[in-house]
Amino acid sequence: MIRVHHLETSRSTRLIWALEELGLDYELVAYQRHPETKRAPDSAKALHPLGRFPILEIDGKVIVESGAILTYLVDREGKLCAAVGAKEEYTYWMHYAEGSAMLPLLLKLVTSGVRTAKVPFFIKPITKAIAAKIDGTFTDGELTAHFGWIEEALEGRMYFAGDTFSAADIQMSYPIQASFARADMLPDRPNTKAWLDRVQSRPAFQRALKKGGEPIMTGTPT
Ligand SMILES: N[C@@H](CCC(=O)N[C@@H](CS)C(=O)NCC(=O)O)C(=O)O
Repeated sequence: MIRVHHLETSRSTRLIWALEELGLDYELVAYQRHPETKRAPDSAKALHPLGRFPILEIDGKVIVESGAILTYLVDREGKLCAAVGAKEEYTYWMHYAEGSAMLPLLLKLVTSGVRTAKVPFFIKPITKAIAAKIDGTFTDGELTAHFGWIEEALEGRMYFAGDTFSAADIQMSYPIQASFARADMLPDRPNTKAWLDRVQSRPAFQRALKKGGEPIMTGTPT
């Protein structure tokens, strides 16, 4: 039995996508975010102390952390792996997605939340100035560097690791989707956009969207 614990508008759509690509049967257990804080319900902590999504129950184990889950599935099924000669690139992007690209995106989500936070009117200029300072001195520069690097890496390429679609493309999809939703200061990124259109047109991604909904949360915590 394979059971996917899926949080709405989250990274766990990636796992549904991978299972659809692999053609595996699975049960989907859906969780809703808190309407105001947008946080996950505590009930997932019964499965893992951090209660973060996705969570996969498979082969009598509970596996967390998207990269670890995808690696488990790729090893188990022998599919979605690196193309011949592209193993190092595959491993790099599998780690880079959560290890590097997500940090400035998360920070941007936090500073957006600070900007829109309900505070007394006389505090508002201060909270806005703090958010602007963090974005100006760190977040926006990091976003420009990382998503500029991704744009450059995709020049003349169909996929992240070699000529074939792999789990590295699934893993990289979430930061890239989030960057288009949250980092409107970034310049046009034709290579990244073409890659995103290409992978999102895959039937397995479309099925994952139908089952799990949009991966990106648009509203910021209030
Ligand atoms: N690096 C982890 C991140 C896990 C994570 O933070 N998941 C988010 C969903 S996008 C979550 O569960 N958030 C719930 C919360 O913050 O309350 C992974 O890739 O699995």
